[in-house]
Amino acid sequence: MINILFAATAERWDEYRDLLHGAFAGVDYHLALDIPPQDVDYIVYAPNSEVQDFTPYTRLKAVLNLWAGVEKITGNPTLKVPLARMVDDQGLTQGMVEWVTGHTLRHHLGMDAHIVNPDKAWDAVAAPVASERPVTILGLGTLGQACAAALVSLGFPVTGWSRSQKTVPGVRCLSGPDGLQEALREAQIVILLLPDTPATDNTLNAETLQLPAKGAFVINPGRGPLIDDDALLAALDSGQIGHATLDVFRIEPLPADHPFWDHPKVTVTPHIAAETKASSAVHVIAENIRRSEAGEPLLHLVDRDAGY
Ligand code: NDP
Ligand code: OXD
Repeated sequence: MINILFAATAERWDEYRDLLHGAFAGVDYHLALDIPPQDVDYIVYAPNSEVQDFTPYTRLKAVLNLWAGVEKITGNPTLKVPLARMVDDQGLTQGMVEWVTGHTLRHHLGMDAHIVNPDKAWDAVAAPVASERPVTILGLGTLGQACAAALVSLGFPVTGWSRSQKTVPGVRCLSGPDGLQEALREAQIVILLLPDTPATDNTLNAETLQLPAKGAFVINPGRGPLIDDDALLAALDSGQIGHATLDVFRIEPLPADHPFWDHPKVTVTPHIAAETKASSAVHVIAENIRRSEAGEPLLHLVDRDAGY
């Protein structure tokens, strides 16, 4: 019997329970919201769960995260077993591609000028075509590569930046610290899809925000700490950055008195860029439990030293 603890909010339990039972069909298992810690084999986990001390889970074999981001758990010293993050093509990846493409096209086409036009201004200035709008994506992992593919298919010249050197069809791939400078230089749209780790903190700061083309757009569905908030506000006020569309923040929900809320050049979305879809995520969880039981390596294993 495999004991699987569901350690996420009660709301998520309602959403996942039946789907998980379906995905585990044919397996001898017990799935519950409450199992004595010493009996638990696997934890299906959301980092906002009450479970933060893994010490009592003495026979735990793996933690299977329901989120792509693992910054709230990866440094937990009580966690001694493998940790898998979520890669969910139908929910997270598809949702992120749609959100990123939508916000990229909004800025590329200058849609705001026509959606809100109280002066009835007839500014007949057409947007350039996509091939004239260089886009840079910081982070070329699951989500960054999927977004890059969508933007390349629309005709944008896409540069991507990652820790290790990548080869992605149609994308100019750069890596490492020098690669960051080169990736940002003259970009007109900068999209952040990096994880939150000590190495990615303040990737966009007072210095690097000077590298994109004047008036460039910043789109951040990655994590709040990737950007130095004060440096971004200064760059917006000087006109160096034309607009920032931000889905993630250092503190969430974004406090009501944070200057981003009222800034005319900032769009705030409430961490909704992409959401794990239960119906597809349960199969990723079930496959990882199958792999673990068969002694095979887990899918989407987190590198605890790298922090993602
Ligand atoms: P991946 O782990 O697949 O990709 C991360 C990418 O970032 C990789 O290309 C990696 O490089 C690169 N990277 C990591 N550290 C560095 C560094 N120090 N310098 C340069 N590049 C670096 O993650 P995903 O694509 O699945 O997700 C990315 C992030 O998106 C998540 O961590 C999460 O924070 C965020 N997210 C936000 C959501 C939302 O709704 N707003 C929803 C889901 C995810 P390399 O390829 O060399 O490893
Ligand atoms: C995630 C997220 O990490 O929703 O999955 O941000």
